[in-house]
Amino acid sequence: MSQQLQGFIFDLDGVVVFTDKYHYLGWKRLADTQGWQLDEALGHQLRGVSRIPALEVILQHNGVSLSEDEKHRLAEIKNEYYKAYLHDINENDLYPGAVAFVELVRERGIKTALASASKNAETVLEALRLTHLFDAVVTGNDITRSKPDPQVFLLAAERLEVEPSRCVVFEDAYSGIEAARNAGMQAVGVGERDRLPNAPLCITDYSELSLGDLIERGLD
Ligand code: B16
Ligand code: MG
Repeated sequence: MSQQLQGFIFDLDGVVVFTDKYHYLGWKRLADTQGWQLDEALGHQLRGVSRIPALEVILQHNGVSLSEDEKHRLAEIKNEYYKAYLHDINENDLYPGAVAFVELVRERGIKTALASASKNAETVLEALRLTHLFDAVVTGNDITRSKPDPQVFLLAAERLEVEPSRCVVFEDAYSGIEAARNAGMQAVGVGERDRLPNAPLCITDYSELSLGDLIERGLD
């Protein structure tokens, strides 16, 4: 295969579905019940970060220290808040153009993977009937290390049977862009440039990308 890129790896929350908003609201509700400060700027720092490490970011920001048991208890409460938002999830929560873009990628013969730090990722994929779009799915249930560790993306590439250097990752999180780079992969930031200063390229709309050029030349 002469193409430079052979695997497209998509993060879920904030890249395919606007569940990033529900993660934030879940943490915000927990913080409010505990009297902790949490604003949108801190919320952006939680993007892509696994459940307990995300809670630890909030605790550190508020100068609070808790036992491991208490952390797990509170993280579970946030997860219940998050899952309640998922009950009403529907097509309006899809990132505009994302599904059509993944379909276009697949029509070009490129393999696709979903790689999310979320343990709820499969629930979201099934609720919105998205599972068939991906040749491989890696979720928070498959990994032990949070982004910026590259584990989630390296496992996705392994399951796609594509070399990491031939993969591009789509990510809305600073930590996720770092994880992609740590995996030796190319990375496209999805979202506003000011919160993704580490992304070589940033888009807010998938139609901004020239797919043929990206596949053939990558981002270099
Ligand atoms: P859960 P992604 C990440 O998903 C979210 O961005 C992050 O906010 C969340 O804390 C993390 O999943 C863990 O999610 O508590 O559902 O296991 O962006 O990697 O698709
Ligand atoms: Mg994300």
